[in-house]
Amino acid sequence: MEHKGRIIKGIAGFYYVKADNVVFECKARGIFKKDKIIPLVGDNVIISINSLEEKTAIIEKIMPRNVEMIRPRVANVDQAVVVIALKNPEPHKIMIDKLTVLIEKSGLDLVICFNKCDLDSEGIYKEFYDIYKSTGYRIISTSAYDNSGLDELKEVLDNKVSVLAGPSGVGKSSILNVIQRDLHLKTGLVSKKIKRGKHTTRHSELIELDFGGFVVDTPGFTSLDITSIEMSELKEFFPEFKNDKIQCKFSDCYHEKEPKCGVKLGVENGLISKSRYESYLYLLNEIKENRRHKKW
Ligand SMILES: Nc1nc2c(ncn2[C@@H]2O[C@H](COP(=O)(O)OP(=O)(O)OP(=O)(O)O)[C@@H](O)[C@H]2O)c(=O)[nH]1
Ligand SMILES: [Mg+2]
Ligand SMILES: [Zn+2]
Repeated sequence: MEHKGRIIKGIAGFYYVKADNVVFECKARGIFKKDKIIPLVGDNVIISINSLEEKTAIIEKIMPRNVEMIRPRVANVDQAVVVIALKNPEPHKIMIDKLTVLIEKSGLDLVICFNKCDLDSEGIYKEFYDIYKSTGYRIISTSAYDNSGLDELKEVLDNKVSVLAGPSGVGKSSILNVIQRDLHLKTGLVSKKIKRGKHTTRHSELIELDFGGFVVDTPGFTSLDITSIEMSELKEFFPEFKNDKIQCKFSDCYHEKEPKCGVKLGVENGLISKSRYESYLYLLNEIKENRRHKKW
């Protein structure tokens, strides 16, 4: 018997597929491997059940994806919520901008959630809010400790399929444990020594929310690779460069050294934040350097 289901988790070659409210432990047909298709969390699939008693099945077919995200690897989500801690671990602007660029490339809507606002006694949120407001992304500030901002986050997640993405230790799993009862995701301390998270979440997991919607908790990352992006397309992934008031007249402009560039003028006029523009130049250079190495 064939059943429709959805992959909610993948661990070491096994996929956990929820179908008719039962979670089946599945193997994928060998043909996927041969065709280099990797089943992803979020995939809608057809399974054939091996044993109802043991809840085992085989993934027979993967339905076409409307979205596929590379980092973290998930399929069929509506939006990404970038989770960044205001402190412990320290927020890192280039890391944030790399992540927003990769999400823009996947074509997803994006929300930025600055967590651990209970630790922010130095106005870090204000500093970051000012940097990111011209992007047009919805920006929220939350705390899994004193629950502030979590109602707004619920509103963001309501009735959508979202993925939480961000560095390790920022509180992705902690937030979900607070907003969804009876969820007991593992959370881990941030290392005092290296001031980074300890990669507590090991596998992405699709979670159903009582109040409506689904969310994927994902493992945090330490580095991101943006070299799959072309130099000429990078600017497309900075929405504020395409703002009506900006519009660089030259369509092939890199917004780098060109005179009379509208984007550079926008930075001077304060319509584009300096930090974002500096990230753009940094990433442009990173892509350029990578191309040069490849050539040799
Ligand atoms: N002060 C404060 N600490 C928090 C908050 N949210 C999470 N933490 C703590 O931060 C640490 C890391 O939290 P996790 O939820 O494991 O972080 P994560 O983003 O899921 O990390 P990975 O699974 O490694 O990617 C834990 O010690 C949490 O208790 C918050 O809002 N405020
Ligand atoms: Mg986690
Ligand atoms: Zn320009």
